Order: sequence, then C-alpha cells, then structure tokens
Amino acid sequence: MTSSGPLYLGFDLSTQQLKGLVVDSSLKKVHEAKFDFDADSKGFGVQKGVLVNEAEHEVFAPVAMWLQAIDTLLGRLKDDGLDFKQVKGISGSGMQHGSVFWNADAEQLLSQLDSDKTLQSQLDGAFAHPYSPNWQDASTQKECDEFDAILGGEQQLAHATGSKAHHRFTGPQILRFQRNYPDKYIKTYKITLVSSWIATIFLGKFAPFDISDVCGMNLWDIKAGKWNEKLLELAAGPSGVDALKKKLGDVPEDGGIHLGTVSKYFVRRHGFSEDCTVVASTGDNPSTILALPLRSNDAIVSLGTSTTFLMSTQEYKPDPATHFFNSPTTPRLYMFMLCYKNGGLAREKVRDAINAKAGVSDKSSWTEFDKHLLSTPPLAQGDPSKSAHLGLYFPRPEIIPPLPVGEWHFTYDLEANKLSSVRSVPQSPEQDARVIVESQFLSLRLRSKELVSSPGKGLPPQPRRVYMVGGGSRNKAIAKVAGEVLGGSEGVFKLDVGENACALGAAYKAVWAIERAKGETFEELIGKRWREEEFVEKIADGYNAEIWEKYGKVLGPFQDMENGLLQEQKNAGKGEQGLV
Ligand code: XUL
Repeated sequence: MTSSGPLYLGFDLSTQQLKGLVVDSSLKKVHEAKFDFDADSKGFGVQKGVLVNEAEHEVFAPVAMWLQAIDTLLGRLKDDGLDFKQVKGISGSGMQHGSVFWNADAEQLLSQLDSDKTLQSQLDGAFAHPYSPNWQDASTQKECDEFDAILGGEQQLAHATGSKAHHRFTGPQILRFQRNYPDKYIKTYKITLVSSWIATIFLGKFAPFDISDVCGMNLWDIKAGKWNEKLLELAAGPSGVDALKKKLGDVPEDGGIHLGTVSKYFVRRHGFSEDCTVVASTGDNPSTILALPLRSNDAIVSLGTSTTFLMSTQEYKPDPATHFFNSPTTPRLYMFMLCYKNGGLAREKVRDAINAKAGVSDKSSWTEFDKHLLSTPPLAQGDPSKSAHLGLYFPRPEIIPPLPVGEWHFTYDLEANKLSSVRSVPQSPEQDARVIVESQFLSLRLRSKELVSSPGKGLPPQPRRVYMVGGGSRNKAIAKVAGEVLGGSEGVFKLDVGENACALGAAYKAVWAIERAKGETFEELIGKRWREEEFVEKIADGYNAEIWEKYGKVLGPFQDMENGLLQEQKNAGKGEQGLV
C-alpha cells in the first residue's frame, strides 16, 4: 500500500523474531516484515531464538544473529514496497532485561560502517561478550538473594526499583557477568539493553536507556529518578560504581527524545533520508501499552511466549509479587505488570494431549481444545452442588508464584469450604482445557484486584476493557473465558495488529515524538488519531455477573492452593534455589 506523507518505522526485537512495521501519520499500518530466528538465521543453531546452558540455567542469544536479522529485514521491507526516503522517525521495542556488552572499539566501528558491507560482517568485533542474557535466564539466584537483602528485604527493593529481585533483571545479570567474566567486564565500554541496542545500531553511536525500560534492571530508583547507589555498588564489584555508571550512561526523562539522525550507513545502503530521526526505543511490554490510547482501568493481556498483564496507572503501589515501571511516554504515569513464564507453552501442552487423544492430524489446530474449553462448565463443576476444580500447569519454573516445574490439581467444596489435592481433573485432558485457561486468568484477577476500580454504576471493581494482544489473541474461545474470569464491562477486544502490538507501539511512539505539539502527551496525540472502528474488534462479551461472581468465590481457595504448594516446597528444602 502506498502513502505519500511521512512514515514511521517501529522495530520489535523479541525472543523469536525481529519484526518491522511501518505506519503513516494517521496511524495506518502500511508495511510490515519479519525475520524469524529459527527459520531464517544462518550459523547460530538457536532454538526458539535462544541458546541454553542447562547446567547453569543460562538462556542467551547471539548478538550477531540480531545484526544478521536487521540486514535481512530491511531488504524484506524494501521488497514489501517501503520507500525508506519517506521514513521520518524510527523507534524500537526490545525484549526487556536483556543486556549487550560492547567493547571500546564499538564507537569507532559504529561510526565508520561501510555501506557496501553487512552490519554483521562489520560489527562482529564490537562486543566484549558475544551473547545477550535472555529474559528466560534463571542463572542468578545467588545474585538475586544479594539484591533482595541489600536494601533490607524484597519489599524495600520493590519499593525503590518497582520490582523485587528477579533472575532476568539486568542488575543481577550484570553482577553475575562481572564475577564470572572479570576480564570481559573490564573490557566492557558500554552496556545497552536490547531496546537501546536497536537505537544504537540505527543511530551509529551509543543510545541511552529509556525511562521505562531502565526500570527492568533492579538498579533504578523510580521515585528518586536516578540510579540507586547501593545497588550500583553491589552490581559493580571491585572496579567500582563510577566505572559502572560510565558503562550504563545517563537516562533522559523524555521518552520521546530525539536521539539524533539515522546513521549514514543506512542512508547510503538503504536510502533512508538524512533527516530521519531516531527516537528512544523502549521495552516490549512498555511498547505494548503504546499500541493503543490505553485509558485508566483498561487492561492488556499479552499472550505470547510469556503471558503478561499490563495496566496504566497513576498510583505507584509496588509489591514483591508485581512490577511497576515508569510510563514510556508520560511523566507521573506508571505501568503495572504481571509476568508469567508459563503461558502459550503450557496451553499448547494441553492442546497437544487433546489432539493426540482425538487423533487430530494437524497438531497445531486449536479446534478440539476450543471445543472442550467452551463445552466444559466454569470450574469444571458439573452442577452447583459439586466441587470446583482448580489446577496449576507449569511446564517451566514459574515466576508467579515461584514454583518449580509441575502440574497440580485440587477440588474445592464450596459448601464445606474445603480444598483437597487430587490427581487430575475427572476427564483429562479434555477438561484441562478449561481448567488451565481459568487458572491463568484467575491468577491475573487475584493479583490485579487492588488496582481495578468500578467501571460504572453498580458494577464491582473490574477492568473497563480487556484488550488481548500477542499470538494467543487469535483465539476467541480463550477471549471469552478471559472476560468471564476477569470481567470487562465493555467487553474483550483484539487489536487489528494484535500479534505485532510491540512493533506497532514503537511506530506510534515515533509518530508522537516527531509530530507532537509542545506539551502534547502521547495519550492526547494518539487518542485524537485513533480510529476505534478500524483498529479494534470486540471478540467477547466480557463481564457476566453470575459467572464472574462464581469465579470470585474461588479466588481465596486459589491463593490457598498456591500458598500451600509454596509451603510444601519450603518444607522440602527446595526454596527458590531448586526452582530453576
Ligand atoms: C517481562 C519479561 C518478558 C519479556 C518478553 O518482565 O521478562 O515479558 O519482556 O520479551
């Protein structure tokens, strides 16, 4: 599709793919392309975009593979008809927490790129370490314990940085890197996050962290708006805080900051205009909330490799079980997030078992799963006098709650208020379809209930709208159950480009940063241009008083089930150490 006005390019560098998406000033998507790491990359041997060292619970990605991806993706956008001359702004979304360690040659290599050669062939020598730790990495339990302890406890760390210590967070990762590879750490001239890495490549010089993604490091004091010295001191080790501060750089407050014009390399090689501006890039979750003018009390459920639940809020109410980040665009706004490792993969496991039993030849078909999801009554409760069924399905160690790999089943007798452990649902795997989907949404409801308010007269506190994004947003049966459990007085909606929400959010951020009037917020500008009828589709009714109340009655038992299992782990002496 052609458009003669200015265009804005958003990248999304995620675990399994690099995507590029282009919009015009009216927010209409005009081009997109992707590079799939498993299918398209050459020479890295990755699976699902990453390499794994099981012995140390390490998960990491080769940085050179991302360079290869950029080289190819730009070609694909050109093949899709993109005229790079029209691109006025570039921004990016990067999987959160991942870090890249650059060496002292990097600055020169970046500034002298030869447009006849690929990025991969020229920047291979720019890194102090060839790999970027991935958000799925679980190698830093020892470092997390130190982070949680240093300010007095996980409550205090969450209060200062928005989150308790997490394996994947960049501060604990830097501490481990510094201890494991002291020579490489000394040789590290700059550390970028995945988001600022994208901006750095397009800028041809180091880009700073952005004000939202910096909150995924366990190093940034959100309320004070600066690095926490004690946490830096811990991460920095023997070479000291000042050296680490230099490696990290400054953090501009304005999420729409113009970092500079695109590097000459891209002008010469791909035909970008000399005045194309590179705008701060942010993390994939902050970027997702920019894919629409999210109002307060609206929730986004992102069903990708991980499941995340996102809300925008003016209240900073940090808690060790959740995450708070600065809004990527708007001062005094925060983003609330829940992040689960077991999302799509856990549902796929149940789907596969159902398909295998039914002899379905197309292994990736959701038809049978959806059929059982919708035909099984809520809580797999045959009739109201029978017990409700609750379960937890974790093919990977979970973050919320921190339990190891496992599957657990319980019944809850509502009259006797009795929770009992059982082996499985009565009809496995068919009823598992209902119980697993409910379980994932019950966990979200339980942990977001203090943040939602009544969306209208006489309605109990719940989201006004639930927006589904990510690969799983294609599934309308899952959306129906999401609405039944979470509510959503106006319904459950899917974004037109729901599977590319992060790239779309990045492109919208570029539109806002370049075209905003003085003082105009992201929400104001995007709100004015947003065309609801074109961009979203209502895919489920949402709130249904009777069913929603029914789920309300099992929230307490659901929490008791989790707490009981956590206690069992503790008694068995496993603690979090044994979880990874
Ligand atoms: C968030 C998190 C994941 C990644 C996925 O804390 O770790 O959602 O951002 O790319």
